[in-house]
Amino acid sequence: MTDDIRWVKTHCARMDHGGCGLLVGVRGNQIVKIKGDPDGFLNRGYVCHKGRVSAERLTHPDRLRRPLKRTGRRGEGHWQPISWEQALETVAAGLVKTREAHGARAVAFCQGMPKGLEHFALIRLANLFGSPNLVAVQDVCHAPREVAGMHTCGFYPVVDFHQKSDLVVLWGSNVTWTNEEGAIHSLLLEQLRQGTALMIVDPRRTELTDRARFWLPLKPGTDHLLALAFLHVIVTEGLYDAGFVAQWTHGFDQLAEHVRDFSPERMAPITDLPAELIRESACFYAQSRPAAIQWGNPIEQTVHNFDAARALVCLMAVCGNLDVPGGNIQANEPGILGLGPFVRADLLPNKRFDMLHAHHGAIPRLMTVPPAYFRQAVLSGEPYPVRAAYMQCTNPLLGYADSRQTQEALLALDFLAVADVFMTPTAALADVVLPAATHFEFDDIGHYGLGHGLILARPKLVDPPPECWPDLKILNELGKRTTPAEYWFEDPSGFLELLLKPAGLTYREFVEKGYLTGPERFHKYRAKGFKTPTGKVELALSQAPKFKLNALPAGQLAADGGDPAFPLVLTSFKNRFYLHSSYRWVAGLRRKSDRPEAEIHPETAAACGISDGAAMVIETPHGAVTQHARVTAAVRPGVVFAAYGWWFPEKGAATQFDWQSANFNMLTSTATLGREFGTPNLKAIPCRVRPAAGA
Ligand SMILES: Nc1nc2c(c(=O)[nH]1)N[C@H]1C(S)=C(S)[C@@H](COP(=O)(O)OP(=O)(O)OC[C@H]3O[C@@H](n4cnc5c(=O)[nH]c(N)nc54)[C@H](O)[C@@H]3O)O[C@H]1N2
Ligand SMILES: Nc1nc2c(c(=O)[nH]1)N[C@H]1C(S)=C(S)[C@@H](COP(=O)(O)OP(=O)(O)OC[C@H]3O[C@@H](n4cnc5c(=O)[nH]c(N)nc54)[C@H](O)[C@@H]3O)O[C@H]1N2
Ligand code: SF4
Ligand SMILES: [Mo]
Repeated sequence: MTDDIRWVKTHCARMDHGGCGLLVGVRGNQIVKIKGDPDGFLNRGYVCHKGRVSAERLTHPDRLRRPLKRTGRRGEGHWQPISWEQALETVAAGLVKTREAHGARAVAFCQGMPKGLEHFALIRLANLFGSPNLVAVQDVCHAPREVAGMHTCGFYPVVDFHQKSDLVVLWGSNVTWTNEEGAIHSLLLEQLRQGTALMIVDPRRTELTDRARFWLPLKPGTDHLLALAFLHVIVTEGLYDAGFVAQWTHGFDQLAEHVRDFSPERMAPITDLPAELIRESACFYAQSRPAAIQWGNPIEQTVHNFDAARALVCLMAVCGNLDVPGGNIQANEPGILGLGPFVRADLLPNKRFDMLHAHHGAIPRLMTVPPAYFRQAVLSGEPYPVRAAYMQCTNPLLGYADSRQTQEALLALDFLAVADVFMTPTAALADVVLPAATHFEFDDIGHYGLGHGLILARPKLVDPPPECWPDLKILNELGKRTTPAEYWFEDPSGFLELLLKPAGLTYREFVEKGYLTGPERFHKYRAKGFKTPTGKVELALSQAPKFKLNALPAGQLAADGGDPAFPLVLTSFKNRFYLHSSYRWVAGLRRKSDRPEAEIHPETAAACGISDGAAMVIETPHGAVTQHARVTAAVRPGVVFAAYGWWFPEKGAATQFDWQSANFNMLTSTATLGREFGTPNLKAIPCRVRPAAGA
């Protein structure tokens, strides 16, 4: 019987940044089939395995279904179900008590990767509550790109897959697996079919490497140096866009002088790439117009992220690829409510001076607190104490660098509440756990506030279990209990209508349209200049001394390294079948990827006595984990690509789901942080491997 299936359009969410237009088959209150929508603005019919099985999350027998209050010690796994009324009262009391005792800033509001409007509703709650401390994972995800872009050219330059490019560079972006924020790869594949050339900067052979004209398998952690070598070639050989540089850039001569030291010949041994390959690739980038750089996590997951992102924006600029069709563009937002009014930034005007990271001299315009500073404030009271936290859509025990420190900090809090769809190692440490409704179960808007110039409709398709609440509803109710009630809504539809009102649309009308984009306009600087102090692209930052920033992209070598006890380099790529630590409990995903596997080159494996499939101990100066070796020539010799995000729901509450044995972030540290973004090294960490006992 298929005739009782209702086919509804929506957009995928919560299996990555989301974005694919979907056709979802619904029978009664059950989702029975998910297909790609051929009309999808970002995907044109494509859908990945994660998206196809995403409805399995909704009906999992162990999903959180009742609010829970801790009865035993933190992490012990003893809970008592409570009513929503009791849950809201307990959470509100925990937060308000801390505010009364230590001030509003002693309460942190923590968010993982933004999923939809809940991220912005949480910022609104924090602002109204009076706390400047919205803690998020942006120190390692997008803020380095966005903020370095803002300082350099006044906007966040995003890849334009909608117009044809001569060349697309995937610089540390495994886009066919990760479909990174706003960049679903099906549009890229269409361009490749039409003759767009491809360049890949990645130490691992990816799905697209064989189709690339240039592949630069650099040594992890040297991206900023490779980008400087590109600039050296382009400047010394005069391959830049002279007209654009003359009219629209500031500090070209300084940059030209600076990059002299970074010749391909000098950078070759450091990046471990042939000088000739660097030279040819740089020339090819400069001579391809337009060229677009799709840049990924590795650029921002090192302490050099500011310099790496700065060097890449300089590269885009001098080659005339900024805000041109098929280049790196300033996306045009649709006419909806702006972020500031939505989050009521006006109610906390001094936030930027009082956020934890402001006391650490972080870069202006970074508006979310780096997790390392959050934990430091909890553990040492510096620069001031943080004593309570509300967390949603996040699993910090797996996602933050230095998991031991995270555990210590969470245990040290006076009060912790976590909203999730499943009992995670982090939720296991909370005083109160709130059962969240999730995608398909409530009306939401996708891609708001991400800088990609579009918003996507995600209408509700099925009812959540009776006591699972959307984060928007939880926040709306918590808001009424902890902040002036007049800023909140009768029900969460208020958030949606507020946002759409300037566009003259109701939520229902928006759902009919499916998505909204801004006008298609390029070269906007020609009318008003760039939004920087000089009105030009600041190759050299004009206000660098004021903000204690490097005026020019610096080319320091890795902060750690050189210890002969740890001769290999540890890095990672994201699992094709999971989102970070999420959904290890979904059978349809687990079947595809059942255990943590670390990739290692045959020569390196042989030298370390490791055989394919065997359990292998991976050690850094900070810790050790065990994962299974996948011996493959797809990766560079000397590099270990460990799996990230692994815990084992099946191991049960008594071990807190074995959150330590394979967890990548047992290997990372917050001892050294990049100053601008408070970022730890997640990629390019010195390590060693050995067979596990009995392997
Ligand atoms: N070593 C290392 N660390 C990393 C990275 C890396 O590459 N290497 N990557 C970093 C990056 S890029 C990011 S973005 C972060 C990600 O960090 P997080 O966003 O914390 O990642 P997840 O592990 O996906 O945790 C999300 C949680 O949200 C829950 N969830 C899903 N849907 C909902 C919902 O609707 N409501 C609520 N309340 N909860 C929901 C899931 O069950 C899951 O437990 O990790 C960073 N950490
Ligand atoms: N399947 C899946 N999709 C996801 C996510 C997920 O967890 N799983 N997470 C989502 C999130 S929040 C984000 S931010 C994006 C991230 O998406 P991506 O930016 O694609 O992130 P990664 O897979 O961590 O790394 C990309 C590539 O960098 C390479 N790499 C490793 N070290 C280095 C290095 O030092 N330099 C260079 N140049 N390359 C290196 C890896 O081999 C990999 O191919 O993905 C989103 N999509
Ligand atoms: S690529 Fe991302 S948005 Fe598209 S179906 Fe897969 S998980 Fe969903
Ligand atoms: Mo991310």
